[in-house]
Amino acid sequence: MRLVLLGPPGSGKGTQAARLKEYLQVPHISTGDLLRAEVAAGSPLGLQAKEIMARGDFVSDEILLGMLEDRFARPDTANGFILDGYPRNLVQADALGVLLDKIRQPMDFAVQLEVPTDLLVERIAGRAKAEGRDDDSPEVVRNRLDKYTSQTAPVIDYYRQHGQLTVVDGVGSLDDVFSRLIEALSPAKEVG
Ligand code: B4P
Repeated sequence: MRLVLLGPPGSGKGTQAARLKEYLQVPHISTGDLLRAEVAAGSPLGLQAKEIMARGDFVSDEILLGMLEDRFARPDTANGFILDGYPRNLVQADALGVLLDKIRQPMDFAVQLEVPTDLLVERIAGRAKAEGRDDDSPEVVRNRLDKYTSQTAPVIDYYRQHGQLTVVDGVGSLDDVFSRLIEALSPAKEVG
């Protein structure tokens, strides 16, 4: 299964992708995790990304595409993938279409996790307390949510217009949301 998970910060993309990975037996590719690994390694790319991420801004489309091409070149993506955090704008959506055509891995599903803004803010505040991530402070979260509205929400419309969008209610316990996801994906899972 080839799946793209969409949704604002705090909608549960990373959380649910970790579970879906076990269920579908395909790798979870999180662009946020890939970038955080570069930052932790202190690579040249990580040094560039660190401040941008700490502000809640988007790292450049060029860097992201290069990182994604490298990741898709690894053999574990042959049977599918769960892509989380990409595309975040229309340029990235077009780039992903071209990349998936090139590697002959057409997307089965773009799934949007829908969660109201007040709950997003509450969840991220919880993570800020638990994990102390640089980009979870209230001002930065506001910027990330603004970026989502101005740049990522159009990607949702893009997939809707292409008849590829499935919307899943992201409110509820982790198990509730996971069950809804499985249900939404089950026809595609049966056909492979
Ligand atoms: P990400 O790592 O993608 O961060 P995120 O949007 O917050 O999502 P995440 O998946 O981590 O959180 P989740 O909702 O699961 O991106 C970080 C930064 O990297 C970006 O700001 C940007 O700078 C950069 N970046 C990444 N991709 C990029 C791209 N394509 N282009 C440019 N820049 C890019 O979880 C949030 C919290 O909610 C957790 O604490 C979780 O436990 C909780 N939660 C989840 N589900 C819940 C539920 N059902 N009930 C209660 N709590 C729940």
